[in-house]
Amino acid sequence: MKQTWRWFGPKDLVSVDDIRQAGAEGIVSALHHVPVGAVWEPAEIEKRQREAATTLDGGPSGLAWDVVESLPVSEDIKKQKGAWREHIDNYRKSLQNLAAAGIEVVCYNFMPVLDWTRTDLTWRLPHGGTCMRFDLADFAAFDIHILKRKAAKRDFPAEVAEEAERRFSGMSEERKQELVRNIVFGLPGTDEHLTMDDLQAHLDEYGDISADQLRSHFVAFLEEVVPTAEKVGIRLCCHPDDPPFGLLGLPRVMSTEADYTAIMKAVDSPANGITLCSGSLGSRPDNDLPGMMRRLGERVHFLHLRNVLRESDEIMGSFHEAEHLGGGTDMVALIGEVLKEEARRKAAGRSDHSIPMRPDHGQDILDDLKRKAQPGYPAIGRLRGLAELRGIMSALSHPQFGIRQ
Ligand code: DNO
Repeated sequence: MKQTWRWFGPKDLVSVDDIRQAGAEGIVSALHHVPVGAVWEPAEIEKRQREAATTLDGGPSGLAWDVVESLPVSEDIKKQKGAWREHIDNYRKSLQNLAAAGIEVVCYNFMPVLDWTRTDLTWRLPHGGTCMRFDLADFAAFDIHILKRKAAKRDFPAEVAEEAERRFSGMSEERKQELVRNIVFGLPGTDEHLTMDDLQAHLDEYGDISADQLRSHFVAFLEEVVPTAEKVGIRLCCHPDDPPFGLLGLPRVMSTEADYTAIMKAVDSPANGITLCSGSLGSRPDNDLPGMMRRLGERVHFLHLRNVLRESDEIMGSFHEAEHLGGGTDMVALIGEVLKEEARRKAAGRSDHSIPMRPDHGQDILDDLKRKAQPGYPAIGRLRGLAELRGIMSALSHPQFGIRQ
């Protein structure tokens, strides 16, 4: 595995210098300032490459921008409305420009409107640190009582709707506003933040788009961009829905192994691959992460390794972000499957036998609590995660005791 680290660019409070000290070997970044749908121009790509390659005092960092996360897919493409054809052309141009700059792995997602969704960004843990959390009753309170979506109440089990009502009636104005901010937070790193009116307008637009229709729009998008990716040598990798169940009445199409299998089959090319995010997929009890790695591994081009603790056994339930080796996913088994896949690729002579991974999210601990970096992306919490994951990788690939590489 190549140990990479997400960096939001020069404005990130965790610097390239910090990333070097964490021992990461590569950088994951995006041009967050480019409007969704526009072309990523060569000059902008080169600028970010230079920034990633340079320490704060102007020296060489020894790191390169290895993975794009994300080259976002516009809402127009997802809905097949407005400027969607132009956006697809632009997407292809961006892929060509990235490939010309030497970047081979491009992550994206196909979630309508909201990327990840959490109700708490700084939930206090017993040890005094904080983590991100999704609380179903708080989310229902937002949906039913703040957003007042018409169909909201019947989208939740009766007892959750009742609990939401109880909580809402005792909720302070401050907490209501915080809930709105957290849920409508938007993409990490983005300069575009939604208002409640924007959110409502988006939801209205999706009113008549079913999951099947969204899936067919997804396949149409892939049919257009995968041949370009293949030609220029880019490996596309779709990130799963986070959380992997329906929210706000929006369709979701990348939540389970069956979802992935359908999409991979529909456009059957190695360039049409997966970002296996153990945290997002692991928020559902029926996703078997080591099994998914074993069965879909050939097309896994990028790994997000993190863990969540599910607080219920329901498909749609509360969860919080656990330590990397805590939570419901057997991280040792998952990493074991990744190492076996890498060994298979090596034996087959594949040049992509080292799969880029990043320690995804982290709890805010120690000085993270003062630095307040991007939610989910603290320096020390992720460094701890990376250190633990690296320990497993070293142990499992030990020449005397481990999986042969
Ligand atoms: C959250 C991230 C996601 C991810 C996108 C990929 O922390 O894992 O926002 O970057 O969904 O397109």
